[in-house]
Amino acid sequence: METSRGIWTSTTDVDLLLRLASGGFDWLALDAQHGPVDRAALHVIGRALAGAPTPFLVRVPAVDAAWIGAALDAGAAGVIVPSVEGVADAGRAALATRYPPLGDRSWGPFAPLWGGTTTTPEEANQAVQCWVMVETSGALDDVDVIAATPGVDGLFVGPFDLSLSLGTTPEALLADHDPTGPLARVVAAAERQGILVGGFAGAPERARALVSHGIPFVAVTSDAGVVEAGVRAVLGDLDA
Ligand code: 3PY
Ligand code: MG
Repeated sequence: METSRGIWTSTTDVDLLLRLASGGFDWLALDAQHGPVDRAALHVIGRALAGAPTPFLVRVPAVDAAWIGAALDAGAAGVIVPSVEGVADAGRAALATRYPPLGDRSWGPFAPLWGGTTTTPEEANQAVQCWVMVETSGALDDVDVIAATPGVDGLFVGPFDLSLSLGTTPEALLADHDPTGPLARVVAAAERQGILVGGFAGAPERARALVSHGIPFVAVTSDAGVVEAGVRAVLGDLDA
């Protein structure tokens, strides 16, 4: 199982994002749910990252076709759709991600203007990824049908909300290796349908825990986490 290591970002500072995009991560995820990335910022960030060596995904604020379209128009390689309550939400997210006849995305991309590579609806439909978050008990109940939904390319675990929804803690959720436990059910559903499986870690120890469950596509850290680790390392060096 080859791991794919991403970084979660909330900043709208394009210079910082460009540095992170050349730092060796496999992908960036811009957080428009909890971060200050609004539609205008997304447009500017998309233009700045058009030539960057690392693709970016956008975690959109909700199951929202307008936001999904805007993220893809700005050049995102895919979307991570949060707060999915069940298979109906997953179906809506999948339809919004692709142009007809596979979905109902509306035409209007900026990425070609900025030097992006996808120029036809067929190419875009091929290249794009729709990640559906499994972070509610409803999504977990429906995980098999969600994984089987046409156009859902991956299941993305949100351990913080999923543990809140299940009445447990992220630590307990990640430590649960029962084959019928929540994470095992997500991994098994993805494997049965041959789709991707990923998750938010936000710290290397949680990333290792996700990988130990067979979840290889992980947001290992965040822009804030990298800054905090850098501050600790520099001050540690000074004190050494
Ligand atoms: C979660 O763990 O709930 C997330 O959405 C991570 O950002
Ligand atoms: Mg969440």
